[in-house]
Amino acid sequence: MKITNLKVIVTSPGRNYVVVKIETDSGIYGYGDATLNGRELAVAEALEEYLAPILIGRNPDNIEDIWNYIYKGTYWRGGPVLMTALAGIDMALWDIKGKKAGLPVYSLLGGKSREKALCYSHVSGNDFEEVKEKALKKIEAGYKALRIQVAIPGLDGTYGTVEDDALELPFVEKWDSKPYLKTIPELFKYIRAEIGDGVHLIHDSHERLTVPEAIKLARKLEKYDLLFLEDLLKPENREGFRQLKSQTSTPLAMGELFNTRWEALPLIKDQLIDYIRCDLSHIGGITEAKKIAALAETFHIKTAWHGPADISPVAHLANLHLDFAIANFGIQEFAQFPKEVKEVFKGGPEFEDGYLKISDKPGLGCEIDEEAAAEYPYQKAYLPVAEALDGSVHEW
Ligand code: CS2
Ligand code: MG
Repeated sequence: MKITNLKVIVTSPGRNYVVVKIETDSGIYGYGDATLNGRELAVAEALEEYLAPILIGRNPDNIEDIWNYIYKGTYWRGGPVLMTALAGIDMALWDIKGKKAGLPVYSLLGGKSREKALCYSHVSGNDFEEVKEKALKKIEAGYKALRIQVAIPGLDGTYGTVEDDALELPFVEKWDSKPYLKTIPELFKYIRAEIGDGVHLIHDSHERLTVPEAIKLARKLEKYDLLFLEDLLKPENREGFRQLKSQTSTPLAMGELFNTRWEALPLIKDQLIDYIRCDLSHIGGITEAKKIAALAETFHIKTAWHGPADISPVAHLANLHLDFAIANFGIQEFAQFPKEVKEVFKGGPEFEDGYLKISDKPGLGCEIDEEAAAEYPYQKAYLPVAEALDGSVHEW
């Protein structure tokens, strides 16, 4: 079998997605997700201009070799754009391999270790009452785990509480850690009192705190028994986790901003986190993520792959195939997609009573209606930018 074409599909059913379609001389084709929120066309260009030409004629079966050829062959290896482009290719090659074998990808990864995968959904609100109402609705819908965020008084557009893109220019969110550090422990005290202890709770600090701030927050939240506190520190401050981990019993998660296993390695090998949260669309796909999962298993760390609405159902399926196959699965972040996304992406994780189920369709299990995709042309959209009270830029 030989690769005959690589096609990039950029579509915007509610938000932008980038899909890689790899075609072969056997007629079998595969899809992968290469969506990088806010930089979609940079990835599309890397794929079309540089990576597609060097793939033509290669045997799609040789995923590991192609992965290394692209990763090492580019010399300027790593980074979000090239690793997202590589992820799209990698997922498409696993899709082809499964279709050729007549097996779902999880079967190629070692078969099922579970019959369903625990998942969590986002809940956010402008005040505690609204958060409670939304949380109760999600619990009624069957969710056993929720990520809880709330607007911080005095700060415009707190992360996780406003539509975060689809804007011509970056939305500017105000940030100051003082009111945040006051509000979040109060939020979890209220939410635990209102909904009880039966639901796993998660919170995402979105890479903004200093080590002393992170220690304070993690310690104050210990009594509310979170499943994990996510992204307390900046990805550049992996050393900070060495101090943080020893100061709190609140489980820690990190990973969505990493682009290779080497960035995750210090946190895994020294057990500085409890959940690794890489994003399969930004870490180079299934091939890299399965290596990270094996590394994490060796150091008793569980997975919690990144699964926001800004990666497509193809990526969510790639997450799930790995979730079903590995022994150290923890939990899967999940986004219910609106109907326009489902017009384009046929197939995705099936939500059932707080868990995700997977079909036995060969490959990843997602078909793209390319005509429908063309009905939703690309619309430039920026991620927000955060600004400190003094007007200086802050990590968003
Ligand atoms: C968030 C993401 O879901 C999460 O854990 O960190 O929604 C993140 O804000 C977006 O993926 C950025 O595009
Ligand atoms: Mg996050």
